[in-house]
Amino acid sequence: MGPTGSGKSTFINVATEYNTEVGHSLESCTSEIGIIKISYPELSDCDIVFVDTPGFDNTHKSDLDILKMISEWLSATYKKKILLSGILYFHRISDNISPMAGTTLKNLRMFEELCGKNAFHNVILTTTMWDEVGEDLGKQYEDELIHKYWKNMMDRKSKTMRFKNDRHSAFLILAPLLESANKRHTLLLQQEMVDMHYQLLETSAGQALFTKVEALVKQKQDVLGRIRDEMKRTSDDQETMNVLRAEFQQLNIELDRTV
Ligand SMILES: Nc1nc2c(ncn2[C@@H]2O[C@H](COP(=O)(O)OP(=O)(O)OP(=O)(O)O)[C@@H](O)[C@H]2O)c(=O)[nH]1
Ligand SMILES: [Mg+2]
Repeated sequence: MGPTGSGKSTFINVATEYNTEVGHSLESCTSEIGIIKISYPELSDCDIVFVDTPGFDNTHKSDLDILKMISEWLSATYKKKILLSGILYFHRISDNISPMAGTTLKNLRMFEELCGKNAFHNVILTTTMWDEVGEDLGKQYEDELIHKYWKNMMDRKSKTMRFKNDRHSAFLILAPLLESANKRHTLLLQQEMVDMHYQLLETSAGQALFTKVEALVKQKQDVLGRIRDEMKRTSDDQETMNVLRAEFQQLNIELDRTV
């Protein structure tokens, strides 16, 4: 899992030598859940099943649609007693993370809620795009992720690994998961939806999305209030008005993308 364009499908392609679709533009690429099953007799007696998910902040689907798709898949497999051996959460190390962009942070928090803290030890926070940053800058970003944004998960035994875009590196990342493949784990979202019969919006991940919508609606009301104040003024400040209108439009776009 992870934001759009963070390299999820690329990782699967490199690890499996399979050719699933990878993005080439700023547009999101994967729009459905993809399953690729592979056997690696040299690494494991079992088949390894990779599950590719569409990223949040998708240019074609809202976050709610993506969350619905992932939750339906997780619930359906959980009902069939299929559990995950591990979850890779992808993050572009080349992204400027100080402070982390609001959308990236929001998606990270939603991911945390979706897993639940009892599954954090099964999460590998995987950084990509190391060829796009120098080692020093990359290390600086990585430290900030570890000690700040990912601290919650790292404190509960999530691991972080660097994906260097080759098969060897993919296997190093997968190795601990293959070792513990017999100890599979339940995600909080699966327990909430299947065992406790919660509706999606009642789950912790759904609530995290709902909180974001509330915040956006409030921001929109604030901007609208400021536009009204500006219109009441006698002086004609076209520049401020344009800024407020642009802000309002941007909030509308973000709301559309979310629900
Ligand atoms: N330079 C560089 N480019 C990479 C790396 N990993 C992935 N990419 C490129 O980043 C773009 C997005 O990668 P994808 O694998 O499609 O990303 P994704 O997370 O599957 O994105 P969605 O399917 O939209 O959620 C593609 O053009 C990849 O070739 C990397 O380590 N370095
Ligand atoms: Mg993809």
